[in-house]
Amino acid sequence: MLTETSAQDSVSDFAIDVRSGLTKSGQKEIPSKYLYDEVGSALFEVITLLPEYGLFRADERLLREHAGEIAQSLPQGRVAVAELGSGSGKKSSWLLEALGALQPTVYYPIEISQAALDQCSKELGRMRNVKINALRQPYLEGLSSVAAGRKQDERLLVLFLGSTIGNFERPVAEQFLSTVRQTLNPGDALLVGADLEKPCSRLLPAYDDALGVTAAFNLNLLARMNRELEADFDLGAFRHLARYNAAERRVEMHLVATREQTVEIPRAACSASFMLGETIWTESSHKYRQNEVAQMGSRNGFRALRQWNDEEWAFAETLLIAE
Ligand code: AVJ
Repeated sequence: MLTETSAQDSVSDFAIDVRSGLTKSGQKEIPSKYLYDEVGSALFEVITLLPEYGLFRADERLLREHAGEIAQSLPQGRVAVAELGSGSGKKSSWLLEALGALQPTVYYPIEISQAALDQCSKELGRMRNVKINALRQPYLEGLSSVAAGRKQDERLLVLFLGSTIGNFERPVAEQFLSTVRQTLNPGDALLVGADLEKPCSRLLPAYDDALGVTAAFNLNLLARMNRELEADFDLGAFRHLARYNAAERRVEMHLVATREQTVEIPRAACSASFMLGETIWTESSHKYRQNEVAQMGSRNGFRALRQWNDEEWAFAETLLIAE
């Protein structure tokens, strides 16, 4: 019953956001969270396996190689770990193991995708000294419930990995850090994984791979509107575009109309007209300077305790402590 209601809700949220994003004047856009339906999430899993998408492996390497150090950098005592957007949770397993070796640990993966949460409980369910408590909620709601239910002597470690922070516009990312800080106590920690600036020759193929998986990931948004909103998008009349916006220091994904056309979207109660070459902006992935996450943290109530950088692919894990 509950899942039926929320599925219903998410269809109408999707309809509302599609309608406002495709009927406004100027740049058409759809929020990037809608890329991750069942098909989109599966395609993203494939993206993480592509040689071009080096950021996923950089994140994974840093967490694997420095799990012990990260665990030991935290204040000692019982820890609750809350991960915002855990996916399968595999990347966090080394850190959880290291924490479990030091003290009893509770892991709260916070995810919208039930499939990801199931996989997470399955893969991490047998770790020694680590209890899993999955939460199917939006990030900040999940984090608030974890913070509200914490034990007196329990420290909170929040994980925000994979450069998910890069999907936020910079001011929104700062606001997000500030909101996270408000749910924490002094001494709690936030570990942020962020992709760093690098030459376009490496960056753009990560978002426009030779196999066309990222193109399929992006075009799936049109297919999703056809499936869920009864739209009549011709997927052959749009192409995937990844471009670097140097002023904003981000990769943008767009869907480009390859001819003039009008599309009907009945369940969003609208239609959308496209000129030849007009785009729908579907995602931004901001890239950071070496010290940028530390600076953003210190403007929002955190102190940067340590940072780990990957040698092969410019990527940083920054450990922020709430002041
Ligand atoms: C999962 C949001 C971090 O922005 O790099 C991968 C998503 N988009 N390829 C990113 C994504 C295209 C990814 N994040």
